Amino acid sequence: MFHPSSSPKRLAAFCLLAMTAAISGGRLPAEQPNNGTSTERLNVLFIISDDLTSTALSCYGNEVCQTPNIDSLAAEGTRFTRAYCQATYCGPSRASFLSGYYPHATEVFGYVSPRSKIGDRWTWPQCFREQGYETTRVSKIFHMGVPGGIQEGGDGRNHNQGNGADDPVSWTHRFNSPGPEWKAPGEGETLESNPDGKRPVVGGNTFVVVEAEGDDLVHSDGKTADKAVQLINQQHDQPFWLGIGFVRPHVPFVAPAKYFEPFKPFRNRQLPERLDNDWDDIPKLGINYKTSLNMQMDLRKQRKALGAYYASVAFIDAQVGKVMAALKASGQDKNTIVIFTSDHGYHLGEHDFWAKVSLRDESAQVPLIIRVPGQRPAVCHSFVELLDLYPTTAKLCGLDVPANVQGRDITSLLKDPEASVRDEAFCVAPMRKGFLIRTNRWAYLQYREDGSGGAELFDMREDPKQFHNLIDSPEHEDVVREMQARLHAKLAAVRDNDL
Ligand SMILES: [Ca+2]
Repeated sequence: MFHPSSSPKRLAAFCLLAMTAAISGGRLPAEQPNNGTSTERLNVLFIISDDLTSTALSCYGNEVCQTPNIDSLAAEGTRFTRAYCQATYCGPSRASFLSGYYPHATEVFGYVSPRSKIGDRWTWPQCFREQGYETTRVSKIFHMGVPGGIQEGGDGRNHNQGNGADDPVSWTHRFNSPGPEWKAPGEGETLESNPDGKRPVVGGNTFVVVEAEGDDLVHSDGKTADKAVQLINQQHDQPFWLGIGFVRPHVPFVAPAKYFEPFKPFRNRQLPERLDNDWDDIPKLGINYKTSLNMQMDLRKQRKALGAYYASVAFIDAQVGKVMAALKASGQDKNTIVIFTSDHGYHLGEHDFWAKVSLRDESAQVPLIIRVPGQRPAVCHSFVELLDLYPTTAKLCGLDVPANVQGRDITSLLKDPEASVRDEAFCVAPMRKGFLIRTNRWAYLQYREDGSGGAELFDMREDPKQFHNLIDSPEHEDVVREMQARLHAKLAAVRDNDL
């Protein structure tokens, strides 16, 4: 293990040594791979979907959107019911779990690489690369613009010579998967801001549906799965950390037409339960940035959006199936840790909210499955965070875990799913100045650090759909004070770091 004397506080006491370590980014000294030859070490296959809410997966209880391949993976591993992202949109979420720091430690709140903030401290894949692994990404692992960057095979924001917010030193190899996105031939419709139906199919972060002609390989995710299968089947001289980034179900909802069939006619899709005057007790910053109202989506368009999202999920489920089939056929499922997750969740019409950014459970909680060879399948209800993946996988592979990383080792949960490693989860939405503290019983959402943007408190036992804001209820004053104290303490702990 990384020697405890290298912890940030101890380093500060060793002045010269500390300076050296800080300049070199708190790196581990060059060491031999521990315990035997590289062939004995576990590989890591990290599969991440973009904007995927757990509520759309059949293994998380969805009865309409069937995801047999993700369900199979869940049936072989540990499925976490209370995994939370650290930020509710792509840029800061990915920068966080890849760098090992909470967003308020690096202050990476946008769509950029965390590298300028972490110096030469190790990212998650880099930790593996530096300790003898071949690290490869296929498509979007660090942030990339969707659909712009995917159309171009890089990033529409032109970061980093077409590699988005990527971090080149994290990777031995990297591959992009360009695809036509909203330009794919097929039957398209723009659902957002199109009340008279005259708006053509467009690009950008907009609700657009295309029931596309042709097969999976027309699209970025089909190419990504195909590349992943090739890479899995190659001869590996070193253990590997392979990151596979699918861009669906992020908008535009584009997939081969066959994936839409189970969800037609769209008019049969059932929108979530809604309450009259639901927004009356929600602070302005708590009203999501995309709503049925401001997107001008009538019920027909909303039902189609739901069906098209499900079709996009079914499409990536099929791609997961191809990757897992290749892993099993190659025999490497016996020495490979497989992780399936998403960078954050998504609203599908709850409270008339759509998409990400919100700090309610549909958006802040993420699907997470971890499958370790030889483990007993399980469902775990402990709070865990995406930040925990870095130290946990490093530990499982027998690597040194840098002391600076802010996540926790959750390997104990894989052996004992009844155990708990956290009594709360922490997540932020910088775009709304929002903070979430989620405990077993309560969800506390606060807008602006000084609380001046308002707050929400939900009793998750009595009101799991978060309809009744208790923030002004006199009998909950003590709970509110406790949650405010938790938020204050958490932010202080996040900011107590070596950066
Ligand atoms: Ca995303």
